[in-house]
Amino acid sequence: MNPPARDAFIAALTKIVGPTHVITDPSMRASYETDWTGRFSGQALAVVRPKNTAQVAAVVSLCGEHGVPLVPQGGNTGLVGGAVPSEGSIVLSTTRLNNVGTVDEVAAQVAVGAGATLAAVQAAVRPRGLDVGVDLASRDSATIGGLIATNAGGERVLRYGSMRRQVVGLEAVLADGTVMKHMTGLTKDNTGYDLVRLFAGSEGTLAIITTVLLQLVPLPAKRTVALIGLADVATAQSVLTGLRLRLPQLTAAELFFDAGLELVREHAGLSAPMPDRHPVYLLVEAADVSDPTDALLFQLEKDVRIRDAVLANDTKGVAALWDYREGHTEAVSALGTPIKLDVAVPAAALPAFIAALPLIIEKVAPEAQMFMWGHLAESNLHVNLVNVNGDADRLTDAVLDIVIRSGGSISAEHGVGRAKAAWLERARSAPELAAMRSIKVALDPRGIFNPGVLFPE
Ligand code: FAD
Ligand code: 2HG
Ligand code: ZN
Repeated sequence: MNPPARDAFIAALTKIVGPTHVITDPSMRASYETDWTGRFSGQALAVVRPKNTAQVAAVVSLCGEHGVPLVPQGGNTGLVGGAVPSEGSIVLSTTRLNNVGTVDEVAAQVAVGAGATLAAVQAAVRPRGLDVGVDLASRDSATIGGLIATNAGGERVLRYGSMRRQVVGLEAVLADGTVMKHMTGLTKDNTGYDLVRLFAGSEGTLAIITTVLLQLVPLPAKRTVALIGLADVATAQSVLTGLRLRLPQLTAAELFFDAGLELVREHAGLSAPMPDRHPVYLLVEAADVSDPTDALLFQLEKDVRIRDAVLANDTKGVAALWDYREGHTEAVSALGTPIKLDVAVPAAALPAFIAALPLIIEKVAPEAQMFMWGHLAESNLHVNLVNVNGDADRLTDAVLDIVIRSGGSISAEHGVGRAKAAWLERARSAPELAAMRSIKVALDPRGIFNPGVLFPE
């Protein structure tokens, strides 16, 4: 865009949202232009912060008229570079769309602005005995719109499913500026295509989500967490299989390793959770209306494969055990900018996959340090590589190649973003890709939403 055209465009944006909500100053744009990991960045023409759906629609129409790409951004906690601007685009920040509506206790639903953070929604619904089914460590910044756009998973998928399952209604601005709304909240409604859930996992490429109707879950009054030390991953899987069968109160099953625990401890200054170190740790949580401690203890006590375990059922103790697990992302980032590979493989292939990883990485980047952790119930592993001097794409390729050959997913819960767009073709079949492209073209014919994300440019 030439300077006079750009000035006229910025003036038109300013007319829609007001001068304080169009950010062109480079130093003020900076935090919107680089992702949480520091690995991805781009230069935006401006950051625009609309306060309601009408303003979003006007901004989208204006961008459409001028052919300016739009990058929706919520809390900017995404880990695949999906909210980072493409050259000359507008970052549309949803953070002012943060209204949290009145909780409908009969339907157990709440309507929230896409820019409301998960923590804000949790704070609003928990006093009513309700909760959001998805929870994750980025809760204080991650927004409901971002969680849906990435179909985030997190720590309680085994009980409540990913974000797609929590959405029963939605309002979104389409590429031509029209507002599509389906907010009936009906759990039974077979009147054609499920457009609401189509946007879950669309990563800002199909529409800008402005309001969401969430189906809430009952907030369990009692929560017990056990951190278990084990010999290997196969044993962790087998312990989990038993718990899934016999402990209906199970809400979480998280996996991490000795190296990760030590890193988290050092970074956060935490004491050791148990006297001895163990190769593998499984953190399990049970939650219910009544105290699940006895039921969990009963299952763990009789299992001779458990080398050691610590248990907590008071708020402080539960949070302290979770800190060992939730501290991984920040502890790794403190070592340097990580390459993050969020993958899943079939459960039966997980131990062999984990055993093969060090050799694969050693071949391509012998200098790299690897840390792994994940959500064991979904065989979802977060492979984090730091201190990589060589070719990040070659390393990514080596790991994703074995994931694909194991019948796994190259993105289990973080999305494809920019980080993995080049690998999408290998991850989905030709008919699937064609259908996905048809949907994209039908909803965004001029390709103004998030170019370069999901589909390679
Ligand atoms: P952003 O980062 O702002 O955007 C993410 C994507 O969504 C982008 O493609 C963006 O364009 C799009 N988008 C955002 N808002 C909208 C909207 N209103 N309409 C359309 N598109 C939109 N993820 C997990 O799945 N599980 C975890 O356990 C987990 N833990 C994390 C822990 C930490 C410490 C951190 C930093 C991240 C973690 N994440 C996790 C990743 C991240 O928090 C999620 O991907 C989250 O869903 C992103 O929300 P956000 O509001 O920050 O979105
Ligand atoms: C987690 O489960 C998140 O901790 C983040 O999905 C994973 O930082 C990561 O790689
Ligand atoms: Zn995760």
